[in-house]
Order: sequence, then structure tokens, then C-alpha cells
Amino acid sequence: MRQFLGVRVFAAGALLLETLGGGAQAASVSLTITDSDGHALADAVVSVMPVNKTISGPDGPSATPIAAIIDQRNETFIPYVVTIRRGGSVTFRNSDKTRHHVYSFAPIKQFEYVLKPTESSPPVVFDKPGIVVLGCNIHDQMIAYVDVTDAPWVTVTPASGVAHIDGLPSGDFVITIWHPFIRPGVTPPTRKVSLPTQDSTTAVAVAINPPHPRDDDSGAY
Ligand SMILES: [Cu+2]
Repeated sequence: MRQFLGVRVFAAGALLLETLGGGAQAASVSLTITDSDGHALADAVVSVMPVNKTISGPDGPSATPIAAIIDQRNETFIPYVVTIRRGGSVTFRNSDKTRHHVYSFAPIKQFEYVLKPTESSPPVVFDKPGIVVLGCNIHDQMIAYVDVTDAPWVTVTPASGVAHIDGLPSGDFVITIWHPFIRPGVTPPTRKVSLPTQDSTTAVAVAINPPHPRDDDSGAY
């Protein structure tokens, strides 16, 4: 038990040092995403765009990825939401022992592949920004989303609903929040934040209304 406590104290000390070191080098923003009842929302895409477009792009952990993998496992797309930069690609993989399919009818990208067990698709390149909804013709309950963005920084909220974007320069930013609750044709909420210095940080809370059952027509993508 004493050893266990000792490890915990050491871990807390390391975290404190890391926080102090990171805070001195770059600005950061954290967002708490909830539904309208205040419950934490996972799978919200939080993308950060500089107002001044000449701000150079990032290379830290919050940098928008240029490639992603969506696995098919236990008849589920994993992850449920991915985000990539415009021009980036997603590779689809079947890790189940049954055959799967993956298709998109999205206006910005249409494709379909049948994937045998252990098979992967070629990388699918997305060259227009927007939301792509994915399905499997064999298992109707399988659904996933690809958010294709020009924003240099992005993250997807975990179960806590809290998104941290680190490694930002000082400046003004527009943050856009997208979630599968937001129906096609509805403008996602945005927030403007100003990070005046390299060590500034700000926290923003955003509530997303769940769709009204009568509005829940995902076929409109
Ligand atoms: Cu399937």
C-alpha cells in the first residue's frame, strides 16, 4: 500500500512539472461540450482556425491529422468519429471474422468497398471539407463519421466531453464544434477566443441540443 501511494505521489509531481513546462511555451484552450441537460458529450469535433490565416500551422499533438484508420470490429466502426485535414486519407480495415462493407453517399465523397476479414481498403482521399457519414450495407446499425477540415488544430472529445487544444500561438481563433447530434444543413456552433500571449489559456463551455426525434433523418447527408 505504501509503495502504491508513493507511485501516485510521483505521478502527480511529474504531471505538475509537465503542466508548468508546457504552459510557458504555448497557448491553449479547453472546451467542455455537453448536451442541453449538461451531460458530457463524447465524439464532438472541436476545430480551431486562426482568424489571421498567416499564422503557421502546428506540429504538436493537437495538429489535425493527415491520415486515419477506421477499423471494423464487433460490427462497429472504431472510432465513431475521425477528423482529418482536407487532402488527407482514411483507410478502412476489417478486423472481424465476417464480411463488411463501407460506403458513403456524402456530396463531398462517394465510395464503397466490400472488405473480407482482415482486409483493408486503399487509402480514401478526401479533398473537400465537410462531414461524411459512413455505413455498412451488411449491418445497418454500423455508422461512423469523417470530418474533413481546413482547421490546423482539431480534437475529438473523449467521454469526459472535455477537449484540450495545446500548442497554439498567441492570436485570435474561431472554434467550431460539430457533433453527430447536429443535423445536415444546421450550422454548427462557433466560439471566438483570443489568446493574447504565448502562455494564455482559456476555457469555453458549449451545449449542443440533441436532435428532435422528428428531425432525426440522417438520410439527408
Ligand atoms: Cu458490416
